[in-house]
Amino acid sequence: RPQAPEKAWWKEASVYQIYPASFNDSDGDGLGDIPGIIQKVDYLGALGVDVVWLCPVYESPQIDMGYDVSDYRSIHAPYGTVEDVDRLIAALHERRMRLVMDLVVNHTSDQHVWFRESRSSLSNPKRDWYIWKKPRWDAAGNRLPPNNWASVFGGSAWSWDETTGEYYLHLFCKEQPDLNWENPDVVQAVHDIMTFWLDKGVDGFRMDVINFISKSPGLPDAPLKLPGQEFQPGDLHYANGPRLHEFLRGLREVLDRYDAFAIGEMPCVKEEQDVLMAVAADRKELNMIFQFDIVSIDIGSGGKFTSKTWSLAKMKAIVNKWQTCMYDNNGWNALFLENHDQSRSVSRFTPHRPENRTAAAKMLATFLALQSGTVFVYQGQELGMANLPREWPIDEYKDVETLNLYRLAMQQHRGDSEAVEQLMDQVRLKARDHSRSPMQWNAQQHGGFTTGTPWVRANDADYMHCNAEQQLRDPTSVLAYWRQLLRLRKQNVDVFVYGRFELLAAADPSLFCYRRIDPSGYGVATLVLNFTDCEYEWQVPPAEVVEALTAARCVLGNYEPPAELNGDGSMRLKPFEALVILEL
Ligand code: TEU
Repeated sequence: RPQAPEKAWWKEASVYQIYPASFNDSDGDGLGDIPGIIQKVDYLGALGVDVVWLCPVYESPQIDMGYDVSDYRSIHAPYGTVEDVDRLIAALHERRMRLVMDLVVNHTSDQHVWFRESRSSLSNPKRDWYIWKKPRWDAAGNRLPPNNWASVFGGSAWSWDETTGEYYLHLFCKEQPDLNWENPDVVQAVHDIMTFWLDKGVDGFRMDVINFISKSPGLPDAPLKLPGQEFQPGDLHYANGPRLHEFLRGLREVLDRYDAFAIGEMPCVKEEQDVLMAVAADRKELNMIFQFDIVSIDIGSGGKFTSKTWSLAKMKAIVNKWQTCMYDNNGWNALFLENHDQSRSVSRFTPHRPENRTAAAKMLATFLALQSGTVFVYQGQELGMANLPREWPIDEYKDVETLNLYRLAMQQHRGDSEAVEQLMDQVRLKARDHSRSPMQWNAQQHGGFTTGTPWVRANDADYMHCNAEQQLRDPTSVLAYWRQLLRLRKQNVDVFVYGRFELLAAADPSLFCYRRIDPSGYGVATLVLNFTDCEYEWQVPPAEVVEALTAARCVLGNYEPPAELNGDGSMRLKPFEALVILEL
C-alpha cells in the first residue's frame, strides 16, 4: 500500500485563474486591467482561494491574447504597469494569498526584439535563438516547408521569411515563433526572466506548453494521422522531446532558490509514466501539470471542432486512472474543468434544462473540488457561467484559434450546408471564446465588467440572472456553494487533500460515485453525483454508500433536503443531485 502523500501548502491550496482582459475593467477602456483585479481581491479572499494565477499581462501585440509576448519585463499598457503588479502582489500577500504568473517561453511574439534581430540576417547573434530551416522543393520546383507539421491553429507550422530566405517554426500562430532551447543563451534568458519576477515576490509560474520546448533532433516529418490533409499533427516530435526533463530540472533550480511553485501545461501527454517523469516528488521538476484527457473527451480525431460522443464510463476511467496513478507514485494532480482555452463546463459536460443549471454547476463543483489534487477554479466558474447563446453568429467570436480553424473548415466544406451547421455546433460547444466573455459582476450593462464598450460582447442574455452581486446575497447560489465546498476541503485536509481515492459503482452509467479515505483509514468521505438531467432511482446503492448514510449525514449537497435511503434500501436522486457524506 502506497505511503500517504507528503504534506505541502500547494497541495492544500485552491487556485483562481484570472483572464485579465475579461475580469474587471477599472478605467472604462473596455479591457480588464490589473487595478481592476486589485479591486476584487477581497472577493477572492471570501471565496476561499489561496492562489491567483494570472494569465499573461506582459507587453504583447495581442495576436493570441498575450500568449505572444514582446517584452517579458514590461506590462501591456492597457493592463497597467509593473508597479501595478507590485501592488497586486502586496494586496494578495496581505491577505495570505499568493500570485502565480504565466510563463510563455516555448515561443515569443514576432515583435519581440529577439525575433526582430533573429530575422534580420543569417549572421545576427540572435539568429540561432529561433528555429530556422531551409525550404524543401518538390519535383515541380515548388518551395515547401521543411517538414509536414501542422500549426495547432491550422495551416503549416512554418512560415517563409523573405529577408533571409528561410522558414521559421511556429507551433501556434505565425506571429508566435518558437524559441530554440538547444541554444544555452535562450535557456539562460528564460531563467533571467523568472528571476526578475521572483525577485518581485511572485510565488510561482504556470508554464505555457512547457512540454513543447524540446523538439526531436532534425525535426523529422510527422506520421500521417489525418489522411487527405496537407499538414499533420507533429506532437510525436515536439511534445515531451528528448531534453525536456533536463530543461525542467534547470527551471526547478531557479524556482528552488525562492521556494516557488510551478505548474506545467502539458498537452498531448497521455502516458502515466510521461506525467510522473515531470511531477513525481523525487524528480525535482514540476509540482504538477495540466493533463488534457478530460478536456479532450469530446474532441474528434479531425481536431478541436470535430465531435466525439463521450460517456460517463469514459470520464470515470480517466479520473480513476489519474487519481490512482498520482497517489500511488508520489505525484500530484491539478484538477480543472475550465480555463481560458476551454468552454464552460456546465454547458459542455452537463447538458441541462434551464431550471437545472444551478444544480448542474454545483454537482460539477463537487465532482472536481473533492478529488485528490490542487483545485483550479476559472473566473466565472464559481458563478456557473455558461457558454455564449446559441444564436450568436460567428462574428461575435474573436479568438484566433476559432477563426483560423473555422476559416479552414469552411474552405473544406464549401457548399455543404449540413457540414457547416455541424461545425457551428462544435464552435458553440467548445470555442475558447465562451470562457473569454466578460466576468458577470452584476445586472448592469455589460454585467458590470466595464463602463465603456467591452472588447468582446458580454453575455447579455445571461448576466441579468447569473452574476456575482446577486449570488453573494443568495445562500443557495453556486457561489455560496463553492465557498462551502472550499471550506469543507480545507477543514478536512486529511480526507479531501491527502486521502486515497476509490471509485464506487464503476459500472453505473448515470452516477459518479467515489470515496476519499484519509491515510490513517479513519475519516471517510463518500460522494454520490448524478450526472444526468433526470431523476434517478437507485435500486441497490453500493454497500459503502448504504453504510455511510447509516453512520453519518450528508454534510454538503445541492438539494434541501438531500436524498436519503428509502426503507427498502433504494435511493431517489434529483437531477444533478450531489451528496457528500463525511464520517470522521
Ligand atoms: O495552450 C496550449 C494548447 O495546446 C492550446 O492549443 C489549447 O489546448 C487549445 O487552444 C485548446 O483549444 C496554451 C495557452 O493556454 C493558449 O491560450 C495559447 O493560445 C497557446 O498555449 C499558445 O501560447
